[in-house]
Amino acid sequence: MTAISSPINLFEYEQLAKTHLSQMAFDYYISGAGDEITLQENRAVFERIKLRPRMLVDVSQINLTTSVLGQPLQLPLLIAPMAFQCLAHTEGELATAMAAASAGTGMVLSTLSTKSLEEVAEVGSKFSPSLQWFQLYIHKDRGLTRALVERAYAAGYKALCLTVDAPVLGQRERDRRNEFVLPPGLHLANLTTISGLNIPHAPGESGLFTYFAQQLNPALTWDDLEWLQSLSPLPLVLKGILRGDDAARAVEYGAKAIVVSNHGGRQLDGAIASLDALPEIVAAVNGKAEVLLDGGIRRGTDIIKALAIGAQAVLIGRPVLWGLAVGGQAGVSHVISLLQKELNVAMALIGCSQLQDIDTSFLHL
Ligand code: FMN
Repeated sequence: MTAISSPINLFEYEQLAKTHLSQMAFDYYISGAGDEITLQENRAVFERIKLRPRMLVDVSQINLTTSVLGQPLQLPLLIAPMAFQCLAHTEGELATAMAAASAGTGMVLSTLSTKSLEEVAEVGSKFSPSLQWFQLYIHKDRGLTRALVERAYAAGYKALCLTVDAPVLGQRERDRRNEFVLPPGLHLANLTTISGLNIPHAPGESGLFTYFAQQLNPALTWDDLEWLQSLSPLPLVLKGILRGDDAARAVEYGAKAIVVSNHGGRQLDGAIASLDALPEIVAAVNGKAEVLLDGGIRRGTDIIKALAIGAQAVLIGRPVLWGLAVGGQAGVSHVISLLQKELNVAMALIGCSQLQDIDTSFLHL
């Protein structure tokens, strides 16, 4: 195979990014849990579902604009929360935030970011409107969690995205093999009182696994959502839901949006692909909250398939890290623009000029 120097799709970005990253960083970014069955399934389901295009429709003007929780987006795409983006590029989350805001898309910032939530918000505030959400991990130390929420609200984040699929960290074997740690100079920028991710904790173990075990609260239940919502007026988004009954419960407990997700195959290996979970969740939510989806989105046609089943928008994960590794902000912008162009062409070819008109009639399931 010839070496790729100017990627024209997201898969080529992955190949090129590999040459820019250390083995430890690439493995951390790309890997799934266990045998990576769920990771593969997230892609396989998009490959399985085919499209039923409609002909002789005027597609001279394609409109990709939409909104999520009342905020406008130039395309139905957000950037998923991902930890440790400075492993890919010195500007890390700041570059991602610039690229997202300048494309008119949104970004969810991870609790485990390597630039502080205030610095990232500052970048977002230069663009109006800009959609930034804060992804929250609930720590055993309630005071620390409360401080994170208060800081996110004060900094101007528009929603709290609580990740519910990680009471413990999944079994990521490549990270165990590499004894994953953060290199010198990188740290948890939002949690400066917590140190220790820079040194191996236990032989044969990932530093992140130990961090989760020591710091995060595995005893979290639905009843804790009331406490969480009392900390700020921010709307609550639950990320990591894979069942209709949980989705209905999320709505009952006040969630304004749900991200159907298996954490990119990084938590429970063998879990259902997020796209396979989408129909029962859309039915259970029944319009009472917005439904978003992530996991395996790599093509414009993947976005159409998720929207046809009822997602309001999708989130992309790893391809953003590949863009960041290859070209910082410009790389992320290019990744977003590639997907945008693919979505435009795909909309024209299925015979649909508005996102709102995409429905299951376009799918051959
Ligand atoms: N999800 C979180 O909720 N919080 C995180 O801190 C977080 N860190 C991640 C780090 C990496 C390197 C990756 C690849 C994913 C991470 N995720 C995290 C999961 C993503 O938000 C998202 O669910 C997933 O990457 C989507 O799948 P995709 O990579 O196939 O697009």
